[in-house]
Order: sequence, then structure tokens, then C-alpha cells
Amino acid sequence: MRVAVWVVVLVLWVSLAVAAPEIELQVHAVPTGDNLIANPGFEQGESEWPDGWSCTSNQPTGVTRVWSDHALSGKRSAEVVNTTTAGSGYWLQRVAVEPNREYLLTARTLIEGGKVLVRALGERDGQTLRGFDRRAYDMHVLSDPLVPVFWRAEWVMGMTREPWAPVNLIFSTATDPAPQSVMVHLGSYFAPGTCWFDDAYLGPGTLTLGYHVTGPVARVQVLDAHGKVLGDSGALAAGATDCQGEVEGLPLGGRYRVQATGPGGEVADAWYPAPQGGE
Ligand SMILES: [Ca+2]
Repeated sequence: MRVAVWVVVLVLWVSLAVAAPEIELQVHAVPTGDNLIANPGFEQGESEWPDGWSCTSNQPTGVTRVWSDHALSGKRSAEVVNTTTAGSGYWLQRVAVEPNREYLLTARTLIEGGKVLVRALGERDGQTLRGFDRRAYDMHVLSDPLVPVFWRAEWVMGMTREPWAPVNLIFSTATDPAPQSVMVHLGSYFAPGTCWFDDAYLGPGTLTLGYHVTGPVARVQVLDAHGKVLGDSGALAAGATDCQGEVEGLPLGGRYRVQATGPGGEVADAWYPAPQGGE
């Protein structure tokens, strides 16, 4: 089954010198297989809790979960209410995984406040697998006065976000040892606020890399990390100042480069994922 929901992972802006092309990237993660998560829309269940999901919290009185009737799809979603900077709490589901695979874990997420964590914690032989702890963070506003200084910039997917935008985690099980399962965590990470999750997905996927180049531009190419050309605008008309395109079906775990060449031969680059500097 191909899930025809495209989700925006990240918008990157690369600002360059005057007269050089400017490149905006929009990368979408596309689910391409069966969803390994049970009850992904939190619709099934009786009485108090949705089927297939459990929970954990380090502050059970400060972080509470609600089987919410506020939903993106259907009638229900999974809500987490966090009242303390000392608290974290998650909805949990164990999902079997296979070795040597690239997986997409994503959930549409409404963040009224606080910080969201989407996590795949590896397990093997019934134990947590040390060293396999994959995480993606998101939050509503970067400038929140409660933001601790130790938050790293790459944890934050956007200064502001659209309601029910996805939080995406891409992880590989090409590790030694490989996990036999992951414990999916969807929840609130050490910041007060309320968040909701709906339409979770874990399974195979691809990336669609879109670009928008502005400024004087003669040609745009999309390349992989080895320099192989994956997309090419060809020579643009003289005087062109705008070029858009996209490449579909890219492997989840790859690195990609959009290269824009100006009319004078000057070259601007934008990478996905963005280089991680300063660490
Ligand atoms: Ca739902």
C-alpha cells in the first residue's frame, strides 16, 4: 500500500552572497509500505485507553495522557499534558523491526506548547539495546523563555510550525547488534505544554526533495553524496531568476546536494540533511 500523504520534513534556507542564487529546500518523507503501528489513528479501543498503546512518565502526577476527542483524522488522538520542566511522558508501542532496513517513523503532531519527542528505542532479547536510541524533537516556538540553553539547534525543526505538521524520525537498523524491536515513544520532553499525536506511521519510506532557486540562475542539479546526478534542470533561459523542481523516490538515509550555478559560473550549494556544525 502506498500512503499518499506527503509530509514536510524540513525547510532549509541557504542565504548566500548578493547575486548568487538562493536555494530553498523542501523535503517530504513519503510512507511507501504497510504501517507497522497498530491503531495508528488512536481510533480503536474501549473504556479509557486506545488499543495497542501503553504509557510511561517520570512524573505521573505532572505529565498526564488523555485519549483525546480532538483529532486530525477520525474522532480521537493521543494527548500529553505536561505541567513541569522536570517531567517527560510518552505514549508507547513496541514494534518488531528487521535488520538492515531504513525506517520512517512519523506522527502528525499538534503542539500547543512544550517540546515533543518522537523516539525509537531499540530492544533485543527482551532488553533495551544500549546505544540504539533514535530521536527527533520539535516544538512550537524557539524563543520560549523556558528554553534551556542546552537545546541544540538541530533538535528544532522550525521556529513556528503548522498545526498537525509531522514530526519525522528516520532510522536505520543496519547496526551491530541490530534491534529486534523498537519501543516507539510519542510524547512530551521536559517542557510544560500540551501536545496531540495522530496518524502515526512506522515502515518503509522515501524522500521527495524539492528545491526553489531564486536569483540569477543558469542551471540547477540535484546530486547524491557521491556526486551522481539525480536531477537536472538543464540550461535555463538567459536571465532566469527562478527555478523549481523536485526529485522523488530518494532513499531515506541518503545525503543530497542541490547545486545552483549562476550565469557567471558561480555555484551555490544546499545539503540535505544540513551539515551539523559546531559539535
Ligand atoms: Ca485519529
